[in-house]
Amino acid sequence: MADAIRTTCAYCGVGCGIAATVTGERDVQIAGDVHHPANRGRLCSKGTHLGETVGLEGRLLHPQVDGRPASWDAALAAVAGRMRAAIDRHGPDSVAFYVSGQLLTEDYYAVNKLAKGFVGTGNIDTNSRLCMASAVAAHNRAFGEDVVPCSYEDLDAADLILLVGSNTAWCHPVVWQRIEATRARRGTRLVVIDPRRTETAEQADLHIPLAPDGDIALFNALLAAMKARGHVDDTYLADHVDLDPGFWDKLSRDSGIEPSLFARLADLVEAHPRMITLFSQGANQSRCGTDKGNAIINLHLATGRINRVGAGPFSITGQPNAMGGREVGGLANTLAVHLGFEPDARAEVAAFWNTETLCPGPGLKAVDMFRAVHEGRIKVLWIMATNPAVSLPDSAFVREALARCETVIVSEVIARTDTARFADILLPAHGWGEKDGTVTNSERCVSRQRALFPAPGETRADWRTVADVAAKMGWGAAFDWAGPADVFREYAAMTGLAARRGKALDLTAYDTIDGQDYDRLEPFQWGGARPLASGYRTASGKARMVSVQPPRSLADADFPMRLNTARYRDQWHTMTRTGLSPTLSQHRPEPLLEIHPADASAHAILDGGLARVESASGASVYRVSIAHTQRPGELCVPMHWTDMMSGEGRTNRLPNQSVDPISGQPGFKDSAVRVEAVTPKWRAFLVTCEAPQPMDLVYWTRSRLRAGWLYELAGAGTIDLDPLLPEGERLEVADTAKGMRRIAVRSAEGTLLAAIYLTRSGTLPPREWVAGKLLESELATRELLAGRPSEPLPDRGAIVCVCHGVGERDIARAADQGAATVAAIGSATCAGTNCGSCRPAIARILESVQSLAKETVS
Ligand SMILES: Nc1nc2c(c(=O)[nH]1)N[C@H]1C(S)=C(S)[C@@H](COP(=O)(O)OP(=O)(O)OC[C@H]3O[C@@H](n4cnc5c(=O)[nH]c(N)nc54)[C@H](O)[C@@H]3O)O[C@H]1N2
Ligand SMILES: Nc1nc2c(c(=O)[nH]1)N[C@H]1C(S)=C(S)[C@@H](COP(=O)(O)OP(=O)(O)OC[C@H]3O[C@@H](n4cnc5c(=O)[nH]c(N)nc54)[C@H](O)[C@@H]3O)O[C@H]1N2
Ligand code: SF4
Ligand SMILES: [Mo]
Repeated sequence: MADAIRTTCAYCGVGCGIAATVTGERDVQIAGDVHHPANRGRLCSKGTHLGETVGLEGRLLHPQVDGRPASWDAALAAVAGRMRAAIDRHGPDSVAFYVSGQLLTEDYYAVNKLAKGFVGTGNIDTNSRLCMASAVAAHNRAFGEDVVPCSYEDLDAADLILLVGSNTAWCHPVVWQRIEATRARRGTRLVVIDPRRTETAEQADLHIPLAPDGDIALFNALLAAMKARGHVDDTYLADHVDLDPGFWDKLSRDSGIEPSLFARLADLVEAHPRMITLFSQGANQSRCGTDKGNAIINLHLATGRINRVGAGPFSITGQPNAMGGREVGGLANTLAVHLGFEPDARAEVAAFWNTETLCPGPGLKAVDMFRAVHEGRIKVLWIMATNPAVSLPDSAFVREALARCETVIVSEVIARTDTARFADILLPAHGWGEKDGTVTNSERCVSRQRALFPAPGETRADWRTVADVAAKMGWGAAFDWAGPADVFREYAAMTGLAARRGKALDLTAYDTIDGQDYDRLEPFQWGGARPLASGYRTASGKARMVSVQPPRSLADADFPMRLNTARYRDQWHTMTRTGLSPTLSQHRPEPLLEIHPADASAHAILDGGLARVESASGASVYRVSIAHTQRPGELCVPMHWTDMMSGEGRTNRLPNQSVDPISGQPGFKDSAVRVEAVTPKWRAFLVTCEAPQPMDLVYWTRSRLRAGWLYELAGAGTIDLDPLLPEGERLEVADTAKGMRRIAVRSAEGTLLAAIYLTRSGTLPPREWVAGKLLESELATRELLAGRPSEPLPDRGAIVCVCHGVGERDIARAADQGAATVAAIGSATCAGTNCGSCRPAIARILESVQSLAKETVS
């Protein structure tokens, strides 16, 4: 077997190292890299199952122009020609780039240089606008530079960890495992501040189920309490901090939560100076996200809990290279390498890039950029490594904008995405497994992603595509790179401009790196473990405590409920990759609407039924899950489902375009909505080896099986089966007693190609059983038409451990039989013994079984 190649995970900002052993043409065995500082060998479920997503299914392999296959040369000429025409006719700002934290640093650097340096427009923004922009703005206000002041090692040394708006156990699972290890080792206390009782919150010492956007009130009140209790560090403040005028007089004191709960929280904060506040989208994605970041930072500055071992405000990044994008300057409001648009910074950048067409100032932030597209001010839009037709708020508007735009260019790895449908020009990119370059994780650690496979089809590195377009536009000399090492070297050299201005960003140690050393590059952290310990980067050299006020409460009589949107443990964003993994698809095969029991009964909404959520912008339909983990009046749905994967389950029809006024980040976590039950005339499920796109149904979703797809369907009228079923011989049984229709489709060889079960009011047979028969023989067809398994199936319940296929009921049974710990459940069922992502879920099931047992006894 070949040696393992050391690379970095494709997904989240934890930035885990992977040891990948190529075992076939497109096959790879994945293991955690024990030498990588981010994970020391650990991986979560998504990283562990990367091997299921490196096949060529659905890949975009060739360029297309106006719906027809094209050579690269023709595609590049079309891109360059249409950009040139727009610039000549309407000026550089008629061209825009919308890019992504899923690009490599080299790609990101290249496209930023092309846009700001040569096209001469500030109109390049990134999906990090939807993700980290508020934290970036809070850092800039408080520290004078966008720098995360701590490191993962601080989590190992903290005595108290506050998680604010972070479902760490699901979204940063390896950081979560590190927190769990610290708790086991040193008894670190954990507080989770989140309106929902997530699996992360279940494991905390204290859960604060605050109202949406209650964070500023809470952190201001904590700060006031620390001042009253004498824990403000006056020496630190005098030496290192400037306060906004009247700061203490303006500080709000009402925590907005129950006083006894607040007292417990304040006691914990008082008792533990080694405190980390880790924050994520519950803080950032808000109409007051920047102020939330500063409220958190204020508490740390005032108590001197920063730049010390085990202490600091820690904004954790989402995407694998969100940080790298911030470094190179891919946000519309930075120029490059942590520099702004001041005349002297512009002059230095123009000299470094040797360009005469450097953009004059900042460009449009994501939401405004799509408004400008909608208004026809932007004529050419190049989208790279992001799926805005799904992930931007108010997607009906976004789609209208894309449809109107003269030229939409999409660089993708997947051929059919919701956004690619609007593309005039499609450019095939290297995917994970082919990409070759660097990414920077949450703690500023730069690691290599290395190619595992030869590039399939005509796919190209994104940085190379950018360079090729630049060459066609006459700027070849500035983009004359032979490989990613050349791009990285130029970027590292450019950080010298930042370093010379006293910024923490400094990679100049790598400004002469050659190809060989680049290939061997070991993970390294820029700025050191605590980069602001050497001083803040403001003009005064002091940090700033910004006076921030809690937002007004929102009330809307027509839309009386609040909608929160979140992520699932085993899906990644718009599912273009994780949605291809049968293992990962087991955890949450459908998008669930989580609703408090009181709200469900008030609206006659049934568990397992369907419900429609409606806002002023649109409506979506979900499977209902009645959840005690929700606060009354608040709903939660996942962000992941697209038009490719569902009929009506696309969440971003609902949020409107309101953004934080400072960062421009949308408030995805709190939309005004109403909810109603949906009662279809019939329900069905379909197991099939093909992937049809159903039409005109009340509801449909699909999820990946080993041998095909599982569809859940519901409708109001009659169903047209022809577009849904593959070619083959159809066998049909109608079971009037059960009110059910069953149809099996078999091939000439007798194997099962598809089976569909429809009912008006009855129960449907087990999906797992039917799915298991796909592509099996004649006998399978007969058994399936009988409608029930010849041998009873184990009743597993919802799958919890995807690595070993263990369900909720398996775990509850093991607990009933005496397994009393997560480890004991592991020995009895194997659950939780591989990647460990499901351990918080196992702990939760154990707790509920045990508390039930106690109730029965007493
Ligand atoms: N499995 C998985 N992991 C991922 C991703 C993925 O798609 N799937 N995506 C990655 C990316 S890009 C990102 S940005 C991160 C996001 O990681 P997280 O931020 O952890 O993820 P979310 O589920 O979006 O939101 C976190 C929590 O914020 C809570 N929240 C909502 N409103 C408020 C509020 O007003 N205050 C507070 N305190 N909390 C609130 C929500 O209830 C939710 O539980 O995850 C990364 N990791
Ligand atoms: N309601 C709601 N909406 C949200 C959020 C939320 O919490 N709630 N979260 C927001 C956040 S934090 C984020 S980060 C965004 C994420 O939203 P998106 O960025 O839209 O989500 P992805 O599915 O990751 O899209 C990445 C796309 O790039 C493609 N791709 C992957 N690798 C490459 C590559 O190397 N090159 C190229 N050219 N293409 C590639 C993938 O196939 C995929 O189509 O969603 C945001 N939207
Ligand atoms: S925590 Fe999971 S998704 Fe994130 S980098 Fe590590 S293995 Fe990948
Ligand atoms: Mo994100």
